[in-house]
Amino acid sequence: MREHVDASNERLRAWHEADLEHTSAQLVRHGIDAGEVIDVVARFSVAAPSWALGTGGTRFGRFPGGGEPRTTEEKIDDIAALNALTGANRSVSLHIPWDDPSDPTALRAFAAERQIAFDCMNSNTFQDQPGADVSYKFGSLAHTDPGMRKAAIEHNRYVIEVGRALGSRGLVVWLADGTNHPGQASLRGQYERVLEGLQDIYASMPQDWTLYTEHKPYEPAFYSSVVADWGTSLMLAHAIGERAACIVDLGHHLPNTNVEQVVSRLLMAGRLGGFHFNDSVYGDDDLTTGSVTPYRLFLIFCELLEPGTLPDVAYMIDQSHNLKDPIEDLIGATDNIQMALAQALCVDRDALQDAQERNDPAGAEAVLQRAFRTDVRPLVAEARRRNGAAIDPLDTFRASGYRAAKIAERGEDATATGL
Ligand code: PSV
Ligand code: MN
Repeated sequence: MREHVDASNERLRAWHEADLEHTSAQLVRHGIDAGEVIDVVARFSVAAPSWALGTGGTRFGRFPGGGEPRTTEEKIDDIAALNALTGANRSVSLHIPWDDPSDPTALRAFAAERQIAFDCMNSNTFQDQPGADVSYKFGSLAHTDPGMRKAAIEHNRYVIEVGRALGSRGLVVWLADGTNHPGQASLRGQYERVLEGLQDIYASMPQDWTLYTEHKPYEPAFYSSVVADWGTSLMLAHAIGERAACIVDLGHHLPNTNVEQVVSRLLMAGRLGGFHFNDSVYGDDDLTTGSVTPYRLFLIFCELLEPGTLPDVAYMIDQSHNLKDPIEDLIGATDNIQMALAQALCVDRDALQDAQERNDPAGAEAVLQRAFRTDVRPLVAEARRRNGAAIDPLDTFRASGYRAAKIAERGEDATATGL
């Protein structure tokens, strides 16, 4: 990929430099230093999900494009190609057992050779595994049967062990536990059992790890989910211990929820664990991050930056690529995330605070809009270039012929594990 990046950057260099100069000059007028924005964006990285290197689908079908990675190693190859283009996907988030390495130490070395690290681990107690002698039909950590709860805890312990060998920093627990029918289970009892299970898992974690609880209002449980909202997630984090925090998956909120305010509250409580980035219109649609609601993404980054610096939380993508080439979708998502960060860094904080103090909503909104409407694309492109990546990653990816080469190598029918 290196030679494609260099060739493409050389072709775009003069245009890019002119664009960069223009944007930088615009920002100076509002007291923003383009160099500082570029520095922060260049340092930023978002983990790619191991489960989204293949084509997703729905219960109505799946339409793969060919050349999907067949093994975890091939997924890491794809992420290394993605990172060569974006310079901002320096880690992978693994989902077990979809990506259960037989030799984690060897996998760690394989990934390190490609400059890819392991971000958070994700456990899976929502799908029955072939040959398993337990079933999650009626729940995992919330199950009424202590044997089932024990099996779910054991699975999480196993994921921790694998993650430890990989050099991961934490475990994300998303539970499908809930009910489909009123009265099916005690809402209180389910919560208590989940808390007890998470406390058990927490006790097995390395001291420097974080346990992340991820909430979701519905699906697959359609009457009640145990960890339905950020309030429950925060209650759990508080009850579990200091190193427990909440993951905000952007698609896991009921319509009209002010997600940026949720982010602000969790940050204030010291319990913002990080993100599963995606976008949505209706529910947990898992669309390309920033493709539908880029302003919301910008406002989220504004909240993250309010204390002054970007918090060191887990930034991860969680998407399903139903139509697009998965790598192209991840390129787009990463670019949109970086742009939202860059736009938020372009907010004239003093002017905003001043307008807020003077109770001037129109003035305050104008400050935000000015930053949001700034064409930050040259700043993000420059951050990529400084990281040795592509000024135009999508175009470079297409010109590289990567997918065609993978179709030839892996086959038209190669299928990746995951959703
Ligand atoms: C559940 O919808 C979720 O957001 C969780 O993070 C799972 O781990 C992931 O999706 C599976 O695709
Ligand atoms: Mn998620």
